[in-house]
Amino acid sequence: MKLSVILTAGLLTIASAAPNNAHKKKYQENDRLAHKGMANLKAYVAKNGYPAPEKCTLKNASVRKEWSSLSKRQRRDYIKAVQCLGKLPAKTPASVAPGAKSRYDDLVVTHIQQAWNIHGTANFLAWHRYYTWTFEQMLRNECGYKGAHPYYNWAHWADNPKRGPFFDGSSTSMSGDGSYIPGRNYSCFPFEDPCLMKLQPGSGGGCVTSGPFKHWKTNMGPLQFMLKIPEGLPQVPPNPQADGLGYNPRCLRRDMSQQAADATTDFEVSSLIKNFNDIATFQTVYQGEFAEGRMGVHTGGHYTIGGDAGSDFFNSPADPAFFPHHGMIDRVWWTWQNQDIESRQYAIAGGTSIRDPGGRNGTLDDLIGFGEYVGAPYITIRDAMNTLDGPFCYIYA
Ligand SMILES: *[C@@H]1O[C@H](CO)[C@@H](O)[C@H](O)[C@H]1NC(C)=O
Ligand SMILES: *[C@@H]1O[C@H](CO)[C@@H](O)[C@H](O)[C@H]1NC(C)=O
Ligand SMILES: *[C@@H]1O[C@H](CO)[C@@H](O)[C@H](O)[C@H]1NC(C)=O
Ligand SMILES: [Cu+2]
Repeated sequence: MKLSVILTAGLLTIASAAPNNAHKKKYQENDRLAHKGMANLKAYVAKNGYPAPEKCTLKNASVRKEWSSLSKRQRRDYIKAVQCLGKLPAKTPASVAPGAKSRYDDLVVTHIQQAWNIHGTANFLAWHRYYTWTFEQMLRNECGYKGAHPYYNWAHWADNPKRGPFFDGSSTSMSGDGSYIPGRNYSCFPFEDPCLMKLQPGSGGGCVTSGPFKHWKTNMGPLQFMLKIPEGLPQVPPNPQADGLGYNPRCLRRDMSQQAADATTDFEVSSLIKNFNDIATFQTVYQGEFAEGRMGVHTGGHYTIGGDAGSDFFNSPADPAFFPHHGMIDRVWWTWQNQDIESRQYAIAGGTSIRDPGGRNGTLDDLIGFGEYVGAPYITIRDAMNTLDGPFCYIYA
């Protein structure tokens, strides 16, 4: 009698533990490193002062949190503000981008236009930091969002991203997988030709069917040359314009991939933070070394989502999961910088165009920005190196 009661109670605990654990806050090595970096940052400003004390201190810096640490109400507020940007009219004229239909699309346009000059380059981390921050400002200034921008910690959910609160398809998630399209071959990345790494088909491939973004519209991309073998973006017609900016309305597609998520485990993320002292190696390993068969954490995060966010190097911000994903990209860089502030805060390396590997190297004086329609001023890379300086005033939890 007694034993069976205990057994029954035990079974109940096990049965209810699984779903609860999936949503429980986690603490991993990458979090420990972030917090160690934060302690270093506190000590550093105590000794050296703030770069812009009249504008930003640790007392009033906003704190960016992981999606699972937001209350459901905070998640809904963020989702609502993103949807609001998707409804506001574009400022980009149709003569520049006929596919730009919303204020959200204004940001997508600039990523498509600049893609060759902001990936695999000296400005990669700084550009995407400023880009995510600008998105946050648009949410705040144009759509009434009050919170700090969230990030999505891939490592917490790498063993099964669809079980985590970010991709579980619930009303407080960023929507789930696309509908499953069977019978597909592997695809290659970063492009089909040459095939440097193979990615097996994910568990979706079709339109997102659950959660707040099931009616989200994707309006631009994919560039025609990316569609020679359309395995990663099945059923997507090529863009009517060669530059990808033509109007190509369709659903939001995802193709979530465990193979890609396996490149974003806590081991991968914390090794990246710990093992590379120079920015050149750090940012290269971060973005992947495909010829050597290493996907990299950045690419792993993109292809975990798949669809446009993964398979389209130009149009990837068309999926709103892009921004919390890039929040995490920024957090890992911030964490890496804070491990050795003196030598890493202003470290820069790399070229200015991925298509011109022998070309000019980037410098801290290079400008980064988003064209004339997003509405954010151009700043120097130097201005984007410190999240307590330049336009910024935030830290990561
Ligand atoms: C942060 O604090 C400083 C110094 O007290 C103040 O001048 C500044 O306006 C504050 N910034 C924000 C974003 O609240
Ligand atoms: C997959 O693609 C490869 C390379 O194009 C081809 O050799 C192979 O036959 C394809 N497999 C299937 C099942 O279509
Ligand atoms: C760019 O920097 C690298 C590494 O310091 C250097 O080897 C290369 O010569 C530089 N390229 C140019 C064009 O200055
Ligand atoms: Cu990008």
